[in-house]
Amino acid sequence: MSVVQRVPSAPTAAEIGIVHLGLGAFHRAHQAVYLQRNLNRHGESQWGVCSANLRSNRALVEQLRAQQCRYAVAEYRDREQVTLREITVVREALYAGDGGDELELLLQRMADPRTRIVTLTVTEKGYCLSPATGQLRLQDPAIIHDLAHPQTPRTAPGIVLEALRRRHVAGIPAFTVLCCDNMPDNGQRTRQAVMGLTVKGSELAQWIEQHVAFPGCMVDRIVPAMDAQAFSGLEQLGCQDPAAVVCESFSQWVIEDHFPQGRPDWEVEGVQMVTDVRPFETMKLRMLNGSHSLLAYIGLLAGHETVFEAISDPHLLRFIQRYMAQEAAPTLDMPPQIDVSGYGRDLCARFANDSLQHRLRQIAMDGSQKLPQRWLQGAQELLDAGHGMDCIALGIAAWIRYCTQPLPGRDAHVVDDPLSATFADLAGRFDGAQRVDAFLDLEQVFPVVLSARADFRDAVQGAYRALERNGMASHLKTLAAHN
Ligand code: CS2
Repeated sequence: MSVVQRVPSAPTAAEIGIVHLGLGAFHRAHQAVYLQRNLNRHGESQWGVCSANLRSNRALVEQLRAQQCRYAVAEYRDREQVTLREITVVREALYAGDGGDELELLLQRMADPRTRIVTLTVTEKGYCLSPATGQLRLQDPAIIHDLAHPQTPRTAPGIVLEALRRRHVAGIPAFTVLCCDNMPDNGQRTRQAVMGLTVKGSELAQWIEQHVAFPGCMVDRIVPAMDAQAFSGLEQLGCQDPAAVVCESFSQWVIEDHFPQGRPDWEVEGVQMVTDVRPFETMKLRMLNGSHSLLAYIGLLAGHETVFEAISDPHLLRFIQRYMAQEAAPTLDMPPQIDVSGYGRDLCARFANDSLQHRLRQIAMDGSQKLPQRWLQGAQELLDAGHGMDCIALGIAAWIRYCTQPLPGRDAHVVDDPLSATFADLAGRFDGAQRVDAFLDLEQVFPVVLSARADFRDAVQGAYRALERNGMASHLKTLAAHN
């Protein structure tokens, strides 16, 4: 029997003050929950949200509109303890995917003087930056389009730029841009994407340089994609809401406090407002997301489906503990009050939450965009300091296998990644050590300073050979026996 705590929304009024790009499950279960708690506390707010999808999931936008943008968030502490929250802080949902009217409505909303913050969760690839270098990908068709037609943009940075241009022309102060995606220095990266679309030295470019704040932030909450099992769990709690989301009860948000046009009093909801978010961001990217990606590729090759299943495999648990202690933690430079080993233990407990069906395939998606910040920057630092990087090497070997070969015992294997056509091409032309070399030569993913190192290549080649020889499950067992 589950213990359900219900948190209805108080009768409230919220004026739209935030426009959000990327109306996915994460936004609905993270940012919206903080804003809802704040709204419930004060009973009114200037920080209601207009939330938009740019490319995918028009159906969700329509569903939300049909229910006045109200939806439920189920926070699972474990199978027994669930908090069901009602969210009303989202006031408007838009789908700007096909250009036309709704894109215009979105731009008008962003240019409205009452909008003072624009937040984004458009995933790593949504910024159109090279994952390895952080430079805008000028050969990306969507960027080519936005450069040629800046007033009807398709990309997130293009939409931000056009809205800023309208404000500049109308003499309206700039909004603050808050990136909530898992990228290193995410505020600066977003600035780089937007600035990359401007004409250098133009009045607009200078105005943005001088007036637009791009604070960085670290966001954290595990929010699996909704599936039939999640919906049926909700039905058992008496919740029949097609727009609902499920997540863990843990949630963290660390934000660089730079909001020239004002902000919600987030700190009363437990948000950490700091001057430098980078140490927190790096810790989360390497410890949590780095472990997640290891669990995804290694776990899938070992026959697991979900994070819970993978972390319940004692050999894989040992491996993840070793990665955190020996390859992630030593690269971090944290304020003294942060206990990194305690953080790692808590992560393993969060991964072991069996009330969530967090599919490894969801995490395995878009590896080319995720690997640099999760593993590769750390690998470079480890090698520079004369340390080994065996766990990361096995992760890379597993990723190459995952991108090029069907999973054991399963027929359908779709590699969901912007570089999937390149992977298929490399898989068709190369095998074994040559295939590994061809992958490590992908400059979009592997910075040349790293891929040019013999010690790096040797480590990955060695891991790949071991994997081909033994298979993942038995290789993990051997590793566990030696540690
Ligand atoms: C995950 C993240 O899908 C992924 O790549 O690693 O979405 C992860 O669940 C969140 O960052 C947790 O805050």
